[in-house]
Amino acid sequence: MKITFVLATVAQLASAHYFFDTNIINGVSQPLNKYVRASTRAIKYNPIKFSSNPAADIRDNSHIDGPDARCNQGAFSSAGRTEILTVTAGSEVRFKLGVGATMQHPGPGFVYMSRAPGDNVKAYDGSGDWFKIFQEGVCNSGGDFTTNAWCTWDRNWIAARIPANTPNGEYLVRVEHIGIHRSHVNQPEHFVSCMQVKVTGGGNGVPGPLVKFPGVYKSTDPYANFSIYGGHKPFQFPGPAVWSGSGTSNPVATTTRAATTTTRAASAPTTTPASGGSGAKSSLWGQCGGNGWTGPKTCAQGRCVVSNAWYSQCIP
Ligand SMILES: [Cu+2]
Repeated sequence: MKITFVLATVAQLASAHYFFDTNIINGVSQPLNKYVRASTRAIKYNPIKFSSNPAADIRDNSHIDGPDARCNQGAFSSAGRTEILTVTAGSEVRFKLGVGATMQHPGPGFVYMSRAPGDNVKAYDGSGDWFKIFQEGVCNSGGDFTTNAWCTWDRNWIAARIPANTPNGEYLVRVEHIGIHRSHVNQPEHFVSCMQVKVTGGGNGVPGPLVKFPGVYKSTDPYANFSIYGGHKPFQFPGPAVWSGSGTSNPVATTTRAATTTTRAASAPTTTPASGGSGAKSSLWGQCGGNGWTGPKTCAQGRCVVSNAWYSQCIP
């Protein structure tokens, strides 16, 4: 019985994790790491977590409050052999996951940009200023808040439009998905990669608010202390507000505004949780118990197994 449990857990971890190693242009997947920097992680699909998390839960010594937050571990070492994709401002960049994976963790998706000093992106480590051009959270207010309510659920891509007013030049474009299924124990999982891009046909916009990686995400942020269990509730995106594409930026005012930004879930009903209620059952891999847990205590699929005092999970 114990062996079955361990194998099932390992299989779930392997299938649930993912990494962005390529991009799609007009529906055509590009060669791996042609425009997307390759990481040097021991295990490519491992997430990036906070350094304050228990050591046993941290993978490859990679921290979201460290330099790996920029483009993933060791990615700068592949900058020289990674090509630069020319993108016309106003058109799309689309990142794609490797090895046939899909995002089977609930949570938000983001795209950020950072202009390379001297417009030499192959020599840029991402330590400069970043601005956010896209974010997505909940798309399906009738969906399960632990799974398919989230826009990115079971997808293999995240796409964003380069704002038409973006100044011409070379940039890092950073994609990120955050699995927030363990944010209730302060362990969000970050999946990050960067593409090297040359923007043409752009404008005179002044991107902002500007932030740094590491620095912009903190373990005390609401997203890192959020429970997806017990039904729909408003979610506050981490990081700055999305750049409007305008010619002026006001970092102070917009940073303040970012703190109150919520997903479309904010307007969704919060009193009728899809996975809550006395008659409801937790889905496979969902939470089914733990101190303070008010959601379902039985499983629609699998059986409820205690992980620790705070968390029980439906396991096949
Ligand atoms: Cu995970």
